[in-house]
Amino acid sequence: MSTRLTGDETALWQAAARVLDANWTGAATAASPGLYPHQWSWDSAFISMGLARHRPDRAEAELLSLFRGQWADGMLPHLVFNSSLARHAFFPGPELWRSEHQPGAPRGVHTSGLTHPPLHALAALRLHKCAPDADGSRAFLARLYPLLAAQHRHLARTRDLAGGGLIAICHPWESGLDNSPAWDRPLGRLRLPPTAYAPAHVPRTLPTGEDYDRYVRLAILMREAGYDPGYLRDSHPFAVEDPLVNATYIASTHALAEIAALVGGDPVPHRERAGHVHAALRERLWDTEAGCFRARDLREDRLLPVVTAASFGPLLDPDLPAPIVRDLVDLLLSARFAGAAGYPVPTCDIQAPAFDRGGYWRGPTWISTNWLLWYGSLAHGLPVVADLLYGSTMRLVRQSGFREFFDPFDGTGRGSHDHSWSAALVLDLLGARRAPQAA
Ligand code: 2M8
Repeated sequence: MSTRLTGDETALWQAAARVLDANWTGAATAASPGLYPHQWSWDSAFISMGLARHRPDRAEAELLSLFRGQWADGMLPHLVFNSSLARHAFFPGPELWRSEHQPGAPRGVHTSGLTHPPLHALAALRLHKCAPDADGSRAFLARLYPLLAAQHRHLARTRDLAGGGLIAICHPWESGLDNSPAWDRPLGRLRLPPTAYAPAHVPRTLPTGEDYDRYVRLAILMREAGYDPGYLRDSHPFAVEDPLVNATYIASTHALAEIAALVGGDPVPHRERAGHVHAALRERLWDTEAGCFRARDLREDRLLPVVTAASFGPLLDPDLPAPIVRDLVDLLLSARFAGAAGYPVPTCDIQAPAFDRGGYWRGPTWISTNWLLWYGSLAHGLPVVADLLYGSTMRLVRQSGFREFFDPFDGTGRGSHDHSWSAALVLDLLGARRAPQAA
């Protein structure tokens, strides 16, 4: 395989690098100019992997900047606000979360009270594997390892709400797939107070109407309970075990074990944890009859009906047995997903009534989920699937630019322009293709 980029790939590389340079704030990368001007957690994990191919110094700074927002109990917030921006730069702003009133929240920086998929240890290890200066990178890992370990301890201690070994999300935003149809049933059960708190105007690419009222309501319930783990376990109305979130948890726990070994720590507890979560994932979220993983609603203790791209997330689990991998690939390539989409992978089963080709996380293709499934496919020795995802992603950005998300049938770009993770992951994909040993 050629280790040099073609002329067209070089132009794409330079365009992606320009987006990351333009979105760099001096300390971190805005998720996108305008619509998402602050630092989002799993975005920064994705962005750092792209920066590792372009500006390794900024890749490390991206993650270290994000962890400035970490709470004393290890919770890594899904959103760290840029205090130099006006408070109305993004709704909901710091006034909804009120982190400054939480004893365990950091001083001098405002954050949300939610967390995000724990992709950060996986990203940090990928930075190291791409680093031009291995010794310098190891020093970065030694600095980040205790913060990553604290993040994982927090999840194990406070988010295994059912005690079955998986971690649960307490808000749809914690999945990263905000308005996914997977959450419709538990979200629909939430009764709203008569005076729901939400702005009259929500940017048109975001979920609108009662959905937003429910998102805000869940956030207020968590805030009013002081984000207390006991409240989340016993009383909070939204508690879901998601296959993609738990798959990133497994992949990052394996990465944490490798990082521990590199910095003189003990990898064994992390490896044991990864095995425990792997077993729980298969026990609690695998639907044998449907041949796929589904999210589990803990308040009704049953699997949720809609199959989304999150169902393929467990491809990130390196220990997934071959028969399950085969079932997942069959479904992924079927007419319900990639088989009927000119630009896969759609984020919802195309044949589900809830599918919406333009509806944010209810059907459109996203570079982030494409990258996760590309990474998992390579881990399982599935080059055909990996090439399908690579090719779809490159066609999307060539046709429509680095947009936030895309129509899965005709590739039309939607949402924000110059979306940082879309540019970052193209750099990682091109870099991996150019230097397979660092893939
Ligand atoms: C979106 O996040 C929402 C805004 O609706 C939020 O969490 O505030 C999601 O697409 C999420 O996955 C992403 O991290 C964020 C920034 O790109 O935007």
